[in-house]
Amino acid sequence: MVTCRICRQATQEVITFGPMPLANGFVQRVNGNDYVFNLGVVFCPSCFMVQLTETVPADKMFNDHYHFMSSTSQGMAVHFEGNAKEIIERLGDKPDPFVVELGCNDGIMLKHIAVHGIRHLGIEPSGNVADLAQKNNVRVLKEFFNQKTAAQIVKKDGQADVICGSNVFCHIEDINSVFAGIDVLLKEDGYVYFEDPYLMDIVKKSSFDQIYDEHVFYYSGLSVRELAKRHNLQLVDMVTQDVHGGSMRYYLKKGQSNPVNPRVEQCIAQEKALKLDQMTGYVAFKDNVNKVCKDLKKVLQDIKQVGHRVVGYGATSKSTTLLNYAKIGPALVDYISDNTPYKINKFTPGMHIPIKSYEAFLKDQPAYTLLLAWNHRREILEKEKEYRRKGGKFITFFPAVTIE
Ligand code: JHZ
Repeated sequence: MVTCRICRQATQEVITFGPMPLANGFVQRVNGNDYVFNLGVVFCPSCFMVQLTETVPADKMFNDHYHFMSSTSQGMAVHFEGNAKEIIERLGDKPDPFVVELGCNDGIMLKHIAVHGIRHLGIEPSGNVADLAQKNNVRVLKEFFNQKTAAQIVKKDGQADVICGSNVFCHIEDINSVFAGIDVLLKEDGYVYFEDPYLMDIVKKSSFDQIYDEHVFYYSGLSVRELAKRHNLQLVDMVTQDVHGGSMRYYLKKGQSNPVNPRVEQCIAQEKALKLDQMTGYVAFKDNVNKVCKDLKKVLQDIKQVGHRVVGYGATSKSTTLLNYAKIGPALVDYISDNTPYKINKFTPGMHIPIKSYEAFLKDQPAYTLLLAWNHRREILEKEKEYRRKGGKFITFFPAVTIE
């Protein structure tokens, strides 16, 4: 039995994928050993938190060899510039404000805060991406964030007006310690926002590839409201984000009597309509996931059988779950093209599909391309107009396998 990481009550199993390598565990050689753990998720009927069954020690995932760099997508660059603009607008004419971002990666958001001369700090434990943030003139602390780090920051810089994190709050197993840290670091009139893949989108689209070692929690309004309450914070707003296949941004304030945007109740009502507050809401998920895998594998096999080649687009973290669970390897996908220099000439975790440069893809013009970075579909389809004009086709798979 797995105990809930938030409220210590018993959880119920949603799905088990079995042994799985690390999502960003790209290897140098095909005969290299993959670190594996047992991937699955459970639901807590007491505080509604959906979470990993088993976790991997944080320093195995986030270290000086982290493979994901936020600035590889133009769409995300625009999105994060928008986040920075919103922060600046909300700060208004507050004197000498201080903005702290947890998991600032390569500084994709904070560099826009820095350029305005606003006091800021990025907390980033992955040394190699933190170095990139520093090159972007972002002030960085190379640490994991918790109560102790929060106290150190307050001592040096004072309390923060804004604490934020994008695709990071769902990564931290001891999220209670993060919230305890927020209590120390946040000013009484400050606010917190964080955005992560939205549980409702994952369930609705069966986008199970969002489930991997780095994503410990799958948040909803239901679970965030409970989590916040435990730490004397209040969920005051929720705004959907059209990124990463459907994300939600949660806004929190200190205390329990802040004005709450009616959107919070509306979102939670939608989650309840989908029964995400009960085990019933998760029962069909497993069957839907298995159907997507079966259908996708069949399409890839059929294409191979008639003599065409398939390559992948985007060696994403997510695709580690999809490829390993569906057992899609180099026999079905020749290689995966990616624009991250750090990933090129390596092999995907577990299935060991070679990763090639974007230039290799451009030269190749394969008949079919499996869009593993499906969350960047709009941006990639726009960029690959010429590939499609010449007859190239993209295969996507959520909520159902589609060739376009
Ligand atoms: P992308 C990462 O997940 C990891 P991933 C992390 N755990 C998380 O939560 C999310 O981000 C937010 C490449 N690419 O964004 C770049 C191209 O080659 O879906 C990336 O390697 N050409 C922190 O890894 C990958 O695809 C392109 O035109 O699942 C995309 O990875 C574009 C747009 C991307 O996140």
